[in-house]
Amino acid sequence: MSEGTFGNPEIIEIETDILIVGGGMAACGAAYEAQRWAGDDIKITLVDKAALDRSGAVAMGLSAINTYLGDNSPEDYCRMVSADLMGITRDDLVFDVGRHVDDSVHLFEEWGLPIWKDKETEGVPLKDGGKPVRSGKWQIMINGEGYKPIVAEAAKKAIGIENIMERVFIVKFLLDENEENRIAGAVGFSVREHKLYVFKANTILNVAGGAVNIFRPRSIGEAMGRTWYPVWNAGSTYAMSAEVGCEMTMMENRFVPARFKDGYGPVGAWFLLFKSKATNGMGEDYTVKNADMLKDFAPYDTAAVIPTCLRNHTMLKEMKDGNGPIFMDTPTAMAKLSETMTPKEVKHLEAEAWEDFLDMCIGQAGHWAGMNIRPEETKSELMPTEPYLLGSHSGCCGIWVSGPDDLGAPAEWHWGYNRMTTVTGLFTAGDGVGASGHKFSSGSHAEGRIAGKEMVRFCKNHADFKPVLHADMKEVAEEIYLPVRNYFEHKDKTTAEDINPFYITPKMFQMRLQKYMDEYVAGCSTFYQTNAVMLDIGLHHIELLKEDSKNLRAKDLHELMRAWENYHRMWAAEAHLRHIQFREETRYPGFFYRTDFPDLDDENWKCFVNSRHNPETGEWEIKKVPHKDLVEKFYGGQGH
Ligand code: SFD
Ligand code: AMP
Repeated sequence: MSEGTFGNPEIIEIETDILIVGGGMAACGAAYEAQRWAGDDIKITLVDKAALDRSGAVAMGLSAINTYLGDNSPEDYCRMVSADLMGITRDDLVFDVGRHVDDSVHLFEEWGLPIWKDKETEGVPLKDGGKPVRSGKWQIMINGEGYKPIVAEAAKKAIGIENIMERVFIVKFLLDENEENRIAGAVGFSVREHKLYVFKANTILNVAGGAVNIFRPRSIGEAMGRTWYPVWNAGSTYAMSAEVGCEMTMMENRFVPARFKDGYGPVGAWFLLFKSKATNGMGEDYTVKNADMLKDFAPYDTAAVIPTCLRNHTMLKEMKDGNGPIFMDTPTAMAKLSETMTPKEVKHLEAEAWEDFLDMCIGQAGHWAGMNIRPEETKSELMPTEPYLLGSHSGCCGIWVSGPDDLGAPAEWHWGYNRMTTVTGLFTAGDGVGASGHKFSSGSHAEGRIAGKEMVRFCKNHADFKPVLHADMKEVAEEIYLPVRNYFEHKDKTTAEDINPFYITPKMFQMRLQKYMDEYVAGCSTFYQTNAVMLDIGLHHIELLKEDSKNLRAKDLHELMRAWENYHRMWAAEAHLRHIQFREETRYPGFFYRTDFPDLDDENWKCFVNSRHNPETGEWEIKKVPHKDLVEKFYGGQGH
């Protein structure tokens, strides 16, 4: 390819009222809901780096909806979420998701998603009294291979396919020239055509998912690219928000899921539906064996469900003591369930075991097949994975947002529009919203709907706003295409195209970032441990990497996307590191340890940690923000 066509993209300007960046669960919810309130006067545009039918975390499908309240109360949902995230969550945001989430699930069913029902109410929709098959108190089972296309179809129908732009990667947001701290637009490029898109909008929803592959993954070599959360969610949500000066919250939090080793199959259905136990290599139940360890993390050790990080904590103890590997004892679980079953029912059970993975994590089914594993006969190894940054699953890092105004939250938690960030007109949902995890697919959709409705209200209240971009578009285009220039300028100075003293390939850049994060910022190789000295070195490396980001190269559009994805990863990683550095305690044992502050310290650290990157000065400010429970919590029967 010559630099001529590739390096000089056509610049296309698009004006819209509401711009949705991302096409996942939150984006689809927002598109659907915003259209209901917008009428014909407000233009809604959705931009996804991939294809809506199969983009985001639900791309492969899912086998459970992890948040469906049913007979449970939103108060109890707040208690569960708070306990699982070691006490520091925003009850206003969590309650808000809790009171709306079931409506999204009812819509999914109406749109064609098959939801398992108890025998007595088979065929009856949930909203008409159908009883879901619950795997746990909050989770319900689905036949979910087609989950994402179903949800995407509703979004497409709502705003019209002519308003959906696929395969356009958004690189950055742009502030307004006239109004301080006001969103005005976004810029990105087509990953298929030589086109650079400049969007001007009244309001923008930033829902580009979580951050995957910022840590060196356990999968290496031919398995590289196999992860649990989607590799294509590269931290764009966090990076693009931080770059324009959004206040971020709880960026120190991460999720280290226990997963079926190598295939990354989720464990929820096995623990909750099949009632399987996990053991160490000697067959001992480590959660029972190491129960006393959890007392150090009181009062959260006595929560109704042991927090996810504490379950990992007992598992890691066995691994460190040399008592591995960790096994999921699938044969015993299946034998127990089969005791009261007919042979036909046993066959069905075996099919369900496979379907769980075929519906949401095909690689795990492939791994079983390739390794000759039959779950009714052979145990499977479990492994805590590399860390992920996300705000919708069992983690809570993200952006600090305004909450609902009717739940008695402190005045500082509410500044006008629900789910708006601290940058006027910029909203977020799903993985983007911090301090409120356990939304999962359904809660992310519901939260997208909350944001979408509020964005219409924002648009109507700011109908006179005319966005003027605080940037010279020629310069922005040059900046985005710098990796292309780097390639063409230097490619002939080497005989091996990928090895060149004048540029760095996106792949090498990513591996460098992952190595730093793994070795200094509590990755797998240190058993998730770090301390102030290691963090200082890690930050130094990231600062040098930031300088080197100017030398990224792109030899085609695909690499240009890879270059900017890794730039986003680097920003997300830096925010994560800086927050870990600031929080001087071990809040999430099993997810990571500050070895210089090994204890939980509720007295000094039962607070949010918020940060802001100042776009004018480039400085990071980081601070404590007081925490408040709006719903009384009962850990071990005691109010907290
Ligand atoms: O089994 C850009 N999740 C589960 N949720 C459940 O309800 N049940 C489960 O069973 C769950 N499990 C699970 C889950 C996820 C995965 C990968 C597996 C298993 C294997 C979690 C949910 O899926 C998750 O909470 C939501 O999907 C989060 O929604 P959202 O909207 O915040 O993120 P998204 O859906 O990933 O969408 C992101 C979108 O952004 C696009 N994008 N577009 C333009 N420019 C950029 N720079 C962009 N960067 C990203 C993406 O293409 C995508 O459209 S289990 O483990 O518990
Ligand atoms: P996972 O498959 O690990 O992503 O979990 C799916 C759902 O099951 C989430 O709501 C988890 O919180 C929950 N879950 C997973 N494992 C357990 C467990 N051992 N005990 C209780 N809840 C669990």
